[in-house]
Amino acid sequence: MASMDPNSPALGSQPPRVADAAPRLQERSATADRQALTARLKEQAQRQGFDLAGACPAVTPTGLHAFYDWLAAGYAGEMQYLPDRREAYAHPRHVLPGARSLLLLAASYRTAEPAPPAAGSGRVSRYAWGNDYHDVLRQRLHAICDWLKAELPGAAARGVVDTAPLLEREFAQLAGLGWVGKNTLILNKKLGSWLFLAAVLTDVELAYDAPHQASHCGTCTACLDACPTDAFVAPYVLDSRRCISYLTIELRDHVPAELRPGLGDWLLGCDVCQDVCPWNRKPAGRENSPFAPLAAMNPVDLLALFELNDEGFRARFRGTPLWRPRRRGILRNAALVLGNTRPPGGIAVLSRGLRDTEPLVRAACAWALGQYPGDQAQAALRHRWQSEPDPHVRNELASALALARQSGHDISS
Ligand code: B12
Ligand code: SF4
Ligand code: SF4
Repeated sequence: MASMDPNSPALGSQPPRVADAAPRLQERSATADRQALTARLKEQAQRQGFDLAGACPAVTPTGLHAFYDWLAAGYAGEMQYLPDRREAYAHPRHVLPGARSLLLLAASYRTAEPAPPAAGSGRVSRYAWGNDYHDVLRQRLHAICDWLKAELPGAAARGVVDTAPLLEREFAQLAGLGWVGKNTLILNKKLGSWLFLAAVLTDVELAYDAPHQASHCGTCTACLDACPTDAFVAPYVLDSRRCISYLTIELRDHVPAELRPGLGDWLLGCDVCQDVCPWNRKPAGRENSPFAPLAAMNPVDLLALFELNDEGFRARFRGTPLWRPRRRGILRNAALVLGNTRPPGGIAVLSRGLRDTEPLVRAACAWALGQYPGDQAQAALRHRWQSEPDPHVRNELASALALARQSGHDISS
């Protein structure tokens, strides 16, 4: 505080006693050291390819109780890893013992623009077009931690991205990177929200940035209005169980029937609540990014997916974000998209999918065939009905056939 600074020319009161001055000088040089170290640490982050870096103290997050309420409301769905580590979220020291500071980092993944999906293809959200960001960012984090430990031998440092019990967005706001938008994502005035977040935790005291206090959402509600599955319970509160990102990536089970039409043509993830955000209009894409689309990832040919057995799927998608839901999850999603979009050639592929080894895939194919008008889809459903052993898939077949009866397409009547 300036008014307490004995060397402040504005003060002009009593000159400091020598005994008081020495620790203050020490303190001041410690502050200068901290600032210099933090500046050089941020430089390392920039060198590693991060676009934003800010430091904040390791404290109990103020949104902790909002998080606990969110868990108690069941909004985490089947993401059991969130409630399982509930207590650990209370302080970053549970992620790194002795943690005093966090360096919050953000990397923009805005690259190419989405290609319009052709008939028979499904959309993949931008974050998943390139290499798995966990792998890319972890390497960068290792390099930053190694640098810090070399500068300050004995210092502890740990880099985390996504998987640690840490409310990354809340710390990002505390470190001044941006504000939490009504869509619950961190937004930065210059870069928008196409950002991956990561953090370096350390027992070293850094020079802290000012928190980003203001929200720049104003009266806008574009994200809340545009969500295809009405996943926002209120501004800033997302019910994951309705979010397409959760349904297509995290959910291992069947997608609830009432939410299937909302998936539209999303094969993996969803970008709607970011695409409509006015803060995402300006930022330009970047070339030469590790997050640039890999071949055939934007969009993905759905019909070809059904040709892949486990081995083929592994060969094509291991190391990409499409690997997380595995073949069964991706084929479930692909079938639902085919049911929503009904491209030519879809019935043949879905009929083959009715014989897949995975009941999850067969059930989704049954639903999708039920969306097709005409005899061909109904014949495939009826044929499968003769031999299907799984009770859940049988229910789906029965519902699809009942739908046909309602719409006058039942070939048996
Ligand atoms: C679980 C998870 C999900 C879940 C739940 C998402 C969610 N909104 O919580 C699902 C699977 C749905 C999901 C989807 C996506 N995710 Co995600 N996800 C996570 C993860 C692993 C944990 C998030 C968490 O703890 N949620 C718990 C709830 C309680 O948090 P919350 O709702 O935001 O509540 C907090 C604040 O909103 C605030 N708050 C609460 N009420 C209020 C009220 C006011 C007025 C204010 C100001 C604040 C406020 O306090 C709460 C506690 O901090 C984080 C990584 C991490 N470790 O943080 C990535 C993360 C949030 N995901 C990310 C991404 C990219 C996505 C997707 C865009 C992917 C996609 N394209 O499909 C979508 C976006 C959907 C959306 N609109 O959120 C990025 C976000 C980057 C950014 N710019 O913010 C993160 C940070 C991963 C990363 N390392 O980059 N994700
Ligand atoms: S990612 Fe899609 S489904 Fe999820 S909240 Fe945003 S708009 Fe809704
Ligand atoms: S769409 Fe509007 S309300 Fe939603 S995050 Fe962007 S500015 Fe905020």
